[in-house]
Amino acid sequence: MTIDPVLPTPEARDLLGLVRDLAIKEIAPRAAADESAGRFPRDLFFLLGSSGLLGLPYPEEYGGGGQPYEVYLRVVEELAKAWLAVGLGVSVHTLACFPVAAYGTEEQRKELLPKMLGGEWLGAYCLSEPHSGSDAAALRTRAAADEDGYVIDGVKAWITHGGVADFYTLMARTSDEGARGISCFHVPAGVDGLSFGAPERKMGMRSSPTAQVRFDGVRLRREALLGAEGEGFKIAMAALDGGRLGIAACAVGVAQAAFEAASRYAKERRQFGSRIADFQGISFMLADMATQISAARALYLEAARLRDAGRPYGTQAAMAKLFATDMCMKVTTDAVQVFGGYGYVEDFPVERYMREAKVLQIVEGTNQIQRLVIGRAIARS
Ligand code: COS
Repeated sequence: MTIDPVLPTPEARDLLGLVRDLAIKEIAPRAAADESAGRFPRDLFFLLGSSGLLGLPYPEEYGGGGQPYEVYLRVVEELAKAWLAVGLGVSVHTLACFPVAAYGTEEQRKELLPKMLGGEWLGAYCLSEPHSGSDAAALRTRAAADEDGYVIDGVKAWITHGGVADFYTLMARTSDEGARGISCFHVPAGVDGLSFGAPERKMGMRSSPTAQVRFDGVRLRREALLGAEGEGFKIAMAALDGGRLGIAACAVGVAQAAFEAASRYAKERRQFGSRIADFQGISFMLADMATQISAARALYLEAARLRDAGRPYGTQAAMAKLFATDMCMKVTTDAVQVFGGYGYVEDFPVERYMREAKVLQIVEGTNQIQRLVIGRAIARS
């Protein structure tokens, strides 16, 4: 059972149809094998780019899709349902493009966006450091200004696409004034002094490389600065408001995949002479899963519609990320339970969904940070 919320336009319906087709034919069939081999599907990102799916929420004049955020998120959900590494990869890439699209000069947009949005370049977003995760403003990577531009020194940690990206959107310190001393930069891959740690050995999402990104005297031109000096923390936070909705959509996609697998299995598996779907113990579990998934989807769509209307939406984005990712953990854990022993082995995908769900409660702000963001908004109101 899938409940499909109404899409805003016939064009958006066609787009989602195309994405579902692509997901079924090109993406889902490879997920299990590539995850287990730890193979990054770079070719799929080229395919998504050439199909116009890597720049959906950005303006058409720079090569984007000109779609509402609501539609973009439904696409991310479908991709994540087929393979989280791809859905999350698209979300991270979209996050990495945001500072250029929203804060770049006209020259920067014209120069950088077509390659970013057309799929030629895949992006990474460099905020966290080994000692600063939740406390993002404590970052230490330095961008020292000189007459030609900036010299970057420092280490970024937990970077999705670290080592495989074509550009790195970097937050670095241009002064010691806390959050106000941080600036945002565009760093092309291949510059001298840029190197990478070995990919982290993770619980899940093994096909999506996560690595340290090291800057050792990396020289950047003055034009690499995005926005004004000192504006980087606000840019980073504004980017994350949108990124957190991407994570919420990914969580709904993974949960939907787990729910569909569990309900299909429950209708096939017979015990005590009946389908296990007809036992209340299982059917109530499936009913809760379906309800929670619909609620999470409604929450991210509500936040996206606020964003599309130009209204503040950061608190709703934090709520959507919090609710959807906790929901995804519960739904995928229950899906394993529905499968019993078969759920715990790699012959079925639900154990992978459960491992994938865990990271969504951590990335782009732990769910404790989301509660902090929501709690502060309540205290301010
Ligand atoms: N949009 C725009 N500006 C924002 C903002 C947002 N969503 N959130 C905060 N800001 C601004 C504040 O208005 C403040 O500006 P002023 O100095 O002009 O007042 C500035 O940024 C500092 O904000 P704040 O005082 O709230 O910063 P804190 O150090 O307390 O940090 C949290 C706030 C904890 C919310 C932030 O560090 C955070 O989100 N941490 C998690 C980081 C994260 O998600 N990492 C994931 C890895 S990146 S994929």
